[in-house]
Formats: sequence, C-alpha cells, structure tokens
Amino acid sequence: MSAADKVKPAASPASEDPSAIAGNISYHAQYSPHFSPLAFGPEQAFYATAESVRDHLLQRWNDTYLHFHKTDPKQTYYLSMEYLQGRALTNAVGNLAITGAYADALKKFGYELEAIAGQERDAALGNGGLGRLASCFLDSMATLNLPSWGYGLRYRYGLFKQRIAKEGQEEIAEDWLDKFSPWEIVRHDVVYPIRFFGHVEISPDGKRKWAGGEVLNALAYDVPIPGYKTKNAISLRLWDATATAEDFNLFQFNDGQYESAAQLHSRAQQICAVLYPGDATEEGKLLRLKQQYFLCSASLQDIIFRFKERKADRVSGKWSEFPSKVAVQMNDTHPTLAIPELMRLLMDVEGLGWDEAWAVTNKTVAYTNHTVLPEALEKWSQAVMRKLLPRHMEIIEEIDKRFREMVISTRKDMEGKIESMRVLDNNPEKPVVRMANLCVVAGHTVNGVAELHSNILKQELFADYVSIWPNKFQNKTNGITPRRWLRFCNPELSEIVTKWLKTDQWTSNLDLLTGLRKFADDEKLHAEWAAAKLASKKRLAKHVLDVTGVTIDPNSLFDIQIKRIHEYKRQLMNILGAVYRYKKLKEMSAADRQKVTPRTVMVGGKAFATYTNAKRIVKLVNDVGAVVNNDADVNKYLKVVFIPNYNVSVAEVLIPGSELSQHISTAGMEASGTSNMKFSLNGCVIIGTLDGANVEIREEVGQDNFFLFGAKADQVAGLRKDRENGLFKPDPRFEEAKQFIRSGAFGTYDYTPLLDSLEGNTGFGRGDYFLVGYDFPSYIDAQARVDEAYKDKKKWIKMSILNTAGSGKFSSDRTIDQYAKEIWGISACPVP
Ligand code: CR1
Repeated sequence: MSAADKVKPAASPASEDPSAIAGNISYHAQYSPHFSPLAFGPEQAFYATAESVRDHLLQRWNDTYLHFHKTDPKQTYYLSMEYLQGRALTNAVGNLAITGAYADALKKFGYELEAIAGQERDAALGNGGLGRLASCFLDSMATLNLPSWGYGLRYRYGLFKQRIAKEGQEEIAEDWLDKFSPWEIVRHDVVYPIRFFGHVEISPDGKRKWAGGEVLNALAYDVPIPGYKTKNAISLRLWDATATAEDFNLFQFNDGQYESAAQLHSRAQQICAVLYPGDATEEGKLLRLKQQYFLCSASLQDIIFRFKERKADRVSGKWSEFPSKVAVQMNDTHPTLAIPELMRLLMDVEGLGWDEAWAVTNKTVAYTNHTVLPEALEKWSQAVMRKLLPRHMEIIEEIDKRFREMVISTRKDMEGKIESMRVLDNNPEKPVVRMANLCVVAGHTVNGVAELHSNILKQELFADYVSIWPNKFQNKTNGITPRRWLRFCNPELSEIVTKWLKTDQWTSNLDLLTGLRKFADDEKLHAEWAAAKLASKKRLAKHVLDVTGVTIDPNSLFDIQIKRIHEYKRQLMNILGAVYRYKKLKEMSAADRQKVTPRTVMVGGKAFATYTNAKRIVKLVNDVGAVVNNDADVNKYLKVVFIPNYNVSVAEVLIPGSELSQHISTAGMEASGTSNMKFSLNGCVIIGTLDGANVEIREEVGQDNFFLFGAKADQVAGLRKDRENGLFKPDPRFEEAKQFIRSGAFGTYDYTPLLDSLEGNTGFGRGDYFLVGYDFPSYIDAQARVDEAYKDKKKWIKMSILNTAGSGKFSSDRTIDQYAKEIWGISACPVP
C-alpha cells in the first residue's frame, strides 16, 4: 500500500503539526520517490521521513547562511579528515524539538519512530575517537550558535564493516551511500579545481607559479547540522572529487580504449573512495597524501571565496583583515597541508609577499594534537611530497629554513636542539617532512585534549618549542554532546534526570547535573534509577542476542570495553582477566560459586586490517567466549561476548545499559578517551588507569566512585627500564592466565605470538611494552573490589548516580566554548 493511500500528500515542508507532517512524508514518498511510490515499507518510510525533516533543516540552514553573510562575524572552519556522524534522524528531530510530532505523524502510517530511525545507515566517515569528537563538536558549535563550519571528505566507503568469522575479523566495505544519503545536498555551484603533480614555473619577474600536472574538481556536498533548540543550522561540507566531460577522451573511447579514455575519471573516483587507504604500498601513501591535500585545498579556496563574498572591498586585498574573520582548526596533523596551501594561495594567487602571507597564515591556523604515539605522528617522504606538490614542498623548505635562522639568531642556547625541532628531517636514508613540527612552527596555538596529555605535550613531545613560544600551548579537555549521548540514546534516564532536576535544561547546560548529588541517597530515586538501568540492560541484551545468538542475563553485572582494538588500550589485559576469572570459577566448589557476582564481559571494537596482534586479540575474545558461554558449570556466573561491528549506533545501545566500563590503557598513552565520558554520563562506573581524561573524570565524580589501578604515567619509563634490566617479577596470577591459554583451553588457534609479546625483557614484539604484566595484579584486585561493591546494590546505585552527577564538565559545549574564546576568538551569532 502506498503512503498516499493512507495520508494525502502535502508539499509544504516546515510544519510542526503531526497531520501536516504526515502529509509531507506522504508527499516525499510520492514525489521524491527513490522506490516505487506504490510501496511504503519501513525503509521507504525512513527515506521519506528523512527528506521531510531535511526540509526543516534546509530552511534553517539557509537562514543561518544568510545571517552569517549579513553579520560577517569571525568564523571558524574545522578541518578534519574524519567525522563519525552515525545516524542523523533521531538527533535531527530531537534538536529541532519535533520528535513527538514526527512520532505521531508516523503512527498514522502504522510505524514507530524508533523503528523507522533504526533503518538508517551509520555515516562512518571516521575511525574512532578523533572522528566522533569532530561530530560532537559540530553539534555543540551549532547549539552555541557559533559561526563555524566543518570541512571533510565524502568517502564513498566509510570505515569497514566488521564480520566475525571462524578465522576472526573480516572486513567488508561499508556502503553508507548504497542507496543514497537523504541528508546531503549536492552543490553544483560550489566547485574548485585541485591540481596534483606538475612543476613550478618562474616568470621573468621572479614570481613562482605551480602549473601542469593533472587537475580534478572538488564538488561540495552540504550536510546541515542543526543546533539544539536554536534556529541555527551550520554546515558540514564534504568534498567529492570529480573529473569533467573534457577529461573524457571520446576519441579513445570510440577507438575501444575504454579504460584509458576515462583515466582521469577513475583517478578522481579513487580520491574519495575510502577512508584510510592501506598505506603499506607507495601507491597507498600517495593516495592518502592526495586526500589530505584535496581536503585542504578545496576548503581554503572556499574559505577565501566566502571571505571575499561577504564584503565587496575584500576582492582586491585587505588580507590583514583575514585572521580577524577566519579561524582554521586542524584536527590532528591530517590537514597540515592547509599551511603551505594558504601560503601558496596568498602569495601565488593573491600576490602577497612572504612576510605578509606568513603573518596571515600564522594568525589563522591552530593545531590540535590527539596522540603521542610515535607511529601516529605523520611524516611524509620529501620525495613523494615534491612529486605530488612541488610548490608546497618549496614553501615547506622555506618555512624550515626561516625557522632555523630564527632559532640560530635569537636562541643560541637552543642550537643543539634545532635538528629535532626542524620541519624537515634530512636524514639521507629517509628524508621526511614532520607534519606535527610544521603545525607547531606555523600555528598560533597548539592544544592537547586532556590535562594530562597537554602536560605531556608541554613537558616531553613539544618541550623544546615551549621554551621558544611559552604561550603557544593550551589544554582543551575533550567533551561529548549530551544530546546524542544521554538525552536521545537514553530516554529513560533522561526523563528521571529531568524529573529530579525539575528542568530539562541540563541538555544544554550539563553542569546542572550536579543537582543530582543531593538525591544520591534518596530511595525513590534509587528505585527509578535502577528501573531505567534495567530497561537499558534488557535492550542491550536483545541486541547481543540478535547479533551474536548469545543470551545474557540482565541481572548480571554488565562490564563493557568498546573502542578501537589496540595494544596500548589493553583489551588483552581485559581478556586475560576474564580467563583468570573463568579458571577460578572452574576451580571453585558449587557452593562457593553461589557467592560470586555474576558478570557479563563485553568487548567490541575494530582492528585495523593490517594490525596482526589487534586481530589476534579479537579472535581470542571470541574463542574465550565460545568456551565460557557454553560451559554449563559456570556460565551462570560469567559470559564473555564479543560485540561485532562496533559503531556509533551500537554504542548508543551499549552505553546506556553499561554498569562498569573499562578504560585501562597504559598510563600516558591514551590522549583523552571520550567513551569514558559517555559511560560516566550514563551512570556507569569506570575501572581505569590514571590516563587521559580518566584523571579528570575521577576528580569530578569522586575517587570513591571510580575503580583505580595501575602504574602512573610518570612511572612508565622507569618500569620499562626495569623490565629491560630483567628486574620485572611477574605475578603468579598473570602467569596462570597466560599458561591457561597456552594450554589450549580455548581452542587450537596459535596464540603464541600474541602471548609472547608479553614475555621477555625486550626485543621486537616482546618485552611487554604496554606493561600488561606490571598492571595485571592491581587490575585483578580492582576487579575484586568491583565484585564486592556490586553486591551492595544501594552503594552501587549511589556510585552510578554520582557518576552522572559529576559529568557536567565533559559536555562538548564546555569544550567548544573554550575553543571559541581561548583559541578562535569567535562569538555567538544566533539567527534572530
Ligand atoms: C586518541 O587516541 C582521543 C581522541 C580524540 C585519539 C583518543 O584518546 O580521545 O583522539 N587520537 O581526541 C587519534 O585518533 C590520530 O589520533
């Protein structure tokens, strides 16, 4: 039956009345049909609903653009290679405060809004925390009415889909654009040429210009981002690469040379084909660099266009005004090429001299560092850079040269440090450009993402620069949007919070949550809180059953670790802990087992396709689960589940149902973590190390409401030294857990290489670099404290309430407000 059979179509978009909305949904099912207009199943209903919501968004988005245009405020442009947007429908109707109206409208077709929202595919244009942070930031920018936009790439295939097969993780291309995305608007009027390769031409007057090579087009797709209860809607502008009809060689095609006729078209397709092309090959590295440049060049051309568009007299200069109108934030080093690209555009296209262009660039760009892991600090081969971007390489060389001269002439005492501080590493074996150094040298501000991390940047990674530019370095502790991560994903708990605080304003003023503290012992609140948790746990249990076939008990302690699989995040310690627990259970008498706190250990996350040890960890969790969950002696007391294909919408189901979550990285290695904030906000207690934002979460929620264990960041180097010197004495429990796996208790797969990484004093893939062995005993002890605490229901619920109550600081609204004031110098510009 078609939609029109049920509700008469109505073209008018922006109504908030359920009947009118139903008419509009019916209209979209009829007149923007992507399916037969004669059918109206849940999928069709989703697309028609999304298009109807998009009409609301477009109106706001247009108004906001015009308002910014007229007011001409200073605007921030957030450059990021990653955005983990997840689904958009629930968030959009929630932010527009029309959830009820859409729910009622859909009922007229016999559908529940929640089920229709579940039809949407996740937009997974990112890997993990860094990409999800960018998405939370957009939500806060819009909510705070800040003049700001995001720029990114429109990957055809986002982060891979994870399937768990017998051999472990399998990657499948994620096809979020398989049908189409109802949220994006293709902008055929926004197209910029992007050059690759070629050479530098020098004109008789000495002017340098980049020419030749191949030129592709960047085409804009806009995704409107609505703020919460505001008229503002900002833009996430995603670039796609295209080639033109002129690039299509009709002569060759007619001659039967189909592939070479469309060469440039297929090269254009490669650019935005995937997030993170494998970079084991030279081709892969080149493609990744192309992607980065593509993002930077298109975005900066667009930024300059808008700067000129907003005031007529800017067309012919006024460049000194640029930094008072434009702030560019580089999300990690991935968009570093914004620096030489802005220099090139200002000098070669706009005709500025070096000093003038440098002053503008420096005042415009700022850099956020998200990691101290050496392998993640990008370094590009100078040869590849010179081949792909010859003019940019010249500019980078000049930046490097001038930086050196500056240090030599002003800071004699730093001479010995210059080589490691330089932008270029001219090591003859492998000359590279160090992107982080370029960001530090060129940017006006550098920030870390949690206090501990920012201190490590200042004291270690960037210490030498601090002595030159003491005021360049800041901290901006990460945050998460309370809309998606409590209000919309956990309606039961949200309602309770609103009821007890007597206001729902916490949704955009999260500090109000401290008001819950005074009710932390209230029995009525306890009862409501426990009921909400149980409802979320049941929903979680249903998800687990649906995707794994494993039945879990909602009355057991739900213990969750979800994040990218990485040795430094130590999922291996978690599973060794579960193995140890299982072994002890097996050894216990039936009577003793009765006293045990039943637990369900859940682990989810994707391993990078070529990261062998991470994949072995995924396999191990699955193998342990297969044995434990089928062991009738003990599976009442312990289940171990690997949650496949962890992504944003899975997180939205898991986090509300969590009671304990694990944030157990080797201290000093996790820059911040952001899921820790989501868990704590949802009343989940953390077991964790003093790492990243854990430190601040523990301060806020109170140390009694956090299970702490493990070495501190400043001990780690010493502990590694001790280990190298043979001074480490493993705890017998650690040996026992490893030995149990080696004995074949979990199948025949060869875990030797994985377990060997924990053995020995030193050596490649050995020596326990991440200190699992050192931290294991204190981890097991902390878990025992968890078991005890969970037995006291009252105590546990109080801890849970106090976690929520102490989460106010971790709103991305707070983070973005600080960026706006302390880095960008922008202020709110609400549409009247
Ligand atoms: C960090 O590992 C942090 C996010 C967002 C990640 C994580 O601890 O929460 O960034 N870093 O700041 C990253 O992805 C490339 O670096």
